[in-house]
Amino acid sequence: MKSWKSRPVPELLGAMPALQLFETSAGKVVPLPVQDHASLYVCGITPYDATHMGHAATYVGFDLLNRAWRDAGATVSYVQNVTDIDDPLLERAERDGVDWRALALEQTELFQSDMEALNVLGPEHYIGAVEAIEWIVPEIEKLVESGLAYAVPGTGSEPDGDIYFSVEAASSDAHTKGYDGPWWLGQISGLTEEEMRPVFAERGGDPDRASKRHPLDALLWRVAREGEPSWDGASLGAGRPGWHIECTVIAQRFLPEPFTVQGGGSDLVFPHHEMGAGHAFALANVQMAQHYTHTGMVGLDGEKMSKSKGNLVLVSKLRAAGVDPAAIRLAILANHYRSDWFWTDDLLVQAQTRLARWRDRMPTLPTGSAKTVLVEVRNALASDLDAPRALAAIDAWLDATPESAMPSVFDAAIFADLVESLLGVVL
Ligand code: 5CA
Ligand code: ZN
Repeated sequence: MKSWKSRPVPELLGAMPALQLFETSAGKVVPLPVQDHASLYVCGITPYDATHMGHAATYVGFDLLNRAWRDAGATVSYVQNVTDIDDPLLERAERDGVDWRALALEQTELFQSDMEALNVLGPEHYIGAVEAIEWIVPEIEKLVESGLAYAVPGTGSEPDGDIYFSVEAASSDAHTKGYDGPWWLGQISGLTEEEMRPVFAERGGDPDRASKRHPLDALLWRVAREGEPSWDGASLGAGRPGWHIECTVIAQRFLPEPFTVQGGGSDLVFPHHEMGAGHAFALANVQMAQHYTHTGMVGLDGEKMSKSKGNLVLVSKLRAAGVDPAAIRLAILANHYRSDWFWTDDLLVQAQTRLARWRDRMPTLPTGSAKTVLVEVRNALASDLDAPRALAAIDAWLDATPESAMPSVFDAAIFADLVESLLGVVL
């Protein structure tokens, strides 16, 4: 699939200091390795009801990381998927009486235009689940051959042959091999199996499915059912892939093993990233990612914003109403990427006021004034991508900076460039 267009990133003088980032499995902020080449995989949308403010906040959050790495002098390989075949997409298409392919295409295009408007840098590889099926099938076959995956006999209305990942076999296999540190269930989420069960059921898992070896075994391949789309699965039989293996195979195909950061919203910690990491270790005997980082959940009116609840604020609707996307981006950045927060109209008004002030003040800056703020913004972002601190530093600096009768074009350019390069906000 084609990625969206990215605006060129202005080059700044100097460089970002060493980055610190919150790592979910460690439960604390850790220093990231200083490296010439960084790699990032962020879980992409399931293309319906896009792009709501929760999606936007997640991709803007990881865009800060992408920009910080580049400012630190690293090149960045960035990969993102589109889950363009999965149960929720099929259910929505059925509910609305539309073709699932048309729905996925239309919503992916809408998402891409929203990302472009929000000045989120596009991934180098933007890959749909459907186009990845031919790469996924042989990987599942390998897991079956090595005894880490198995076919479940049909029961009731379910046909024979769905393939599941054996969490017990995979974790003991990983322990035995012990290559680059083992994989175990709970490695990323830190949840106990008891805590995992209800979350698994809520997020697409089927703990009560009969004949599974372990309730938390995750679906790798769903064999064809009447009325559902299916693809050639070679020895697996016709069918379609499970959700977690999609991201594992795409990441392993396009990124180093392990890559630097796996990202997504906190709703993906378990089971998605936990299982994805298990699949990856089972296939490659190395960890999937060095770090797992998650954005907080954005809500509306006291509840998590979600496609299933329908309490959505859509980026495209705001844009259609004439709202400047730079103001939407600033409203998002006023919240730390890791915190859970609620979208409000007031937040947008505050962002619009801030944006107007920054634009007004840009051509009034005295000579030599912008250097200090560049350092402060860099320090804030290097410290676990603290965008609210960066915005506050800019506000305080403007408060303290007099309007010059002989303004400096050079300082205006430094200011505009740093705001665009590091925060992605176009003045
Ligand atoms: N296709 C899968 C990932 S492989 C998926 O979760 N799709 S999604 O459309 O439901 O979500 C896309 C991204 O937005 C994910 O990273 C998810 O964690 C994030 N996300 C979803 N809802 C919210 C929310 N309310 N707040 C913040 N991020 C969210
Ligand atoms: Zn994913």
